[in-house]
Amino acid sequence: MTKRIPLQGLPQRTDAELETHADALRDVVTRRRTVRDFSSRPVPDRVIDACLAVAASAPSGANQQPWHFVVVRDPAVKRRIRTEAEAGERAFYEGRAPDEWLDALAPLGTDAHKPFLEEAPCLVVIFAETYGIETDGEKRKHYYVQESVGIATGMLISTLHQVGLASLTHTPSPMRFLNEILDRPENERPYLILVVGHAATDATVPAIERKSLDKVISRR
Ligand code: IYR
Repeated sequence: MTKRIPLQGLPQRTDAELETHADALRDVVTRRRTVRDFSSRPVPDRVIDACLAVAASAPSGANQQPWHFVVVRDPAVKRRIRTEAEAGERAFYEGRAPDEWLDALAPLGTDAHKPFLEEAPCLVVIFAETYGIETDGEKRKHYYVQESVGIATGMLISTLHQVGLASLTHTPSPMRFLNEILDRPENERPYLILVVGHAATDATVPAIERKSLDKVISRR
């Protein structure tokens, strides 16, 4: 049996305090938008590292923490990623994607052009460890990998926003080229690229709306 220790770090709050905190956080976090127009303003490593510490604290299946984050800042590496991503995206937008999918994307105004992969100061490439490798080289089964990495990614996106940075979830398809460019082992599968930086001063976002809460919440 693993040794157990007292829980720490969760303050005891009255209902009124809970409400105040919940309302304040809602007002900040619901203002997050996916940003595609980035400024070239740099972001300190320290800030990215602090946000990644949050992501790496996410709950995970059997506490296996099946994630790896590559922080990409080197312009030459960003350029290679952009070139590969745009080649795949062109194939997607010019034929591979069914019309139904393109219709669903139309309100977002996306296309195969991905300048943000070079313009933003930082790309966090998130890998999912589909299985682990023991010190003796044996494979170790990982559980709930997609859920775990998704939760870590969500925590990262939310933290970046609360810190004051913009981000974009980008999923080029196919994505395996990232293993080669970033020298990651074959048990790691690219999960997504999180483009991170400051929004450009003239950044715009599509005028799209969120579902009303009564549509996404029910009670019994
Ligand atoms: N990967 C493509 C297409 C794309 C797909 C979905 I689903 C989106 O929400 C947005 C884009 C691209 O990045 O353009």
